[in-house]
Amino acid sequence: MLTNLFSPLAIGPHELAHRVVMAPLTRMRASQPGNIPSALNAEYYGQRATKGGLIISEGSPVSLVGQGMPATPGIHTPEQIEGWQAVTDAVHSKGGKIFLQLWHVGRISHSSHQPDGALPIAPSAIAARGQAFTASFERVPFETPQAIDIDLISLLIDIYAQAAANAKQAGFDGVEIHGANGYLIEQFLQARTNQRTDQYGGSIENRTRLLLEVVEAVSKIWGSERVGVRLSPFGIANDSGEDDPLRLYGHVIRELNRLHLGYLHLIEPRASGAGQAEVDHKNVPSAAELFRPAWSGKLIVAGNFRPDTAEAALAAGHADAIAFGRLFIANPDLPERIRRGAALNPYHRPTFYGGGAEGYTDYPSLDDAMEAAE
Ligand code: 8OZ
Repeated sequence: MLTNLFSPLAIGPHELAHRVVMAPLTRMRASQPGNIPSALNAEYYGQRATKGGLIISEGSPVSLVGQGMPATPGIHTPEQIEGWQAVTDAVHSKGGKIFLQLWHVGRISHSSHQPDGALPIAPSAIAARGQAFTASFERVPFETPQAIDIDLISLLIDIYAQAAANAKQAGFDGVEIHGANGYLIEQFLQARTNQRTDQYGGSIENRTRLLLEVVEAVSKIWGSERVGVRLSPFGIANDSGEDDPLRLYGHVIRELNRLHLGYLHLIEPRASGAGQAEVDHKNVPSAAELFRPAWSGKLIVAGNFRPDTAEAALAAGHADAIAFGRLFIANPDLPERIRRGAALNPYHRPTFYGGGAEGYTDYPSLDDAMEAAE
């Protein structure tokens, strides 16, 4: 039996009843105008909530400047806070917990999302290879971002703090800082995207500074035990990739250790494009196995897990909880299905991003399937 997946786990003050976590998942279905969480979004999260289960929200832009994809629900306007309140109410009414993911895309944005059509901001004026997603759902080459002025970095940190405070007002149970997948914080962490010559660039210590300052500012709002950080040490998403990930992330994780976070959330290389990288990460072991010894707190791991491999990772002590993405999209009652060893609905990739209820709130639970069969 899957005894490890269904044993309790404390994350900060939260007593979880099981370790099947819903991963943060961009779905691009916020209501327009204003990128406001809608009643449909609340229904979707409510469907996936379980008593004592943990959900991490989709990335929520901390500001207009931090947004880079259409219809992603932000956490910087009163209307958005109100919209999120309905989401957290839906999750809480089922006895679940939900953290908001604080997201700033940096150079992965496009001027169509920006106030006054300005260029996106980044640590350095280096364009990502690949295609941006414009505000009207078009794909166009990335623009060269503007390097953020050092005088504006304290403002950026204030923006994270304000977004964290907004998440508290919206009734969340904690926040996760998105430090993965080629977005702003990772752009600062990694040498290829951070060519700054001030105290936020150059050495590993300097490149890590923004992340640590954001964690500290957000922890002042929430208490560090209600704050998580997500990293993708071997990822290549959004034209990211570090030549010496062990050295960089070894340092990052040792520094984070001192801040007593609720959890660290790692994405496994196999799920973040490693293997296709120009740098050869084909044979990297699991990130959880590699970094577990360096991390003394709770560890959530994500990346292509199935129920059996998830149970095995927990049994081996490689992680404390497993985050499921695609399986949670297709199975609103994923924890119950796993617990019972029930069949899982297949996911439908064309409806992952954008659209309405189809491929969002219409995947059947076991109960729905039973009713349909009667
Ligand atoms: C897929 C599509 C759009 C955004 C990430 C927030 O990679 C995302 C994302 C994923 O972390």
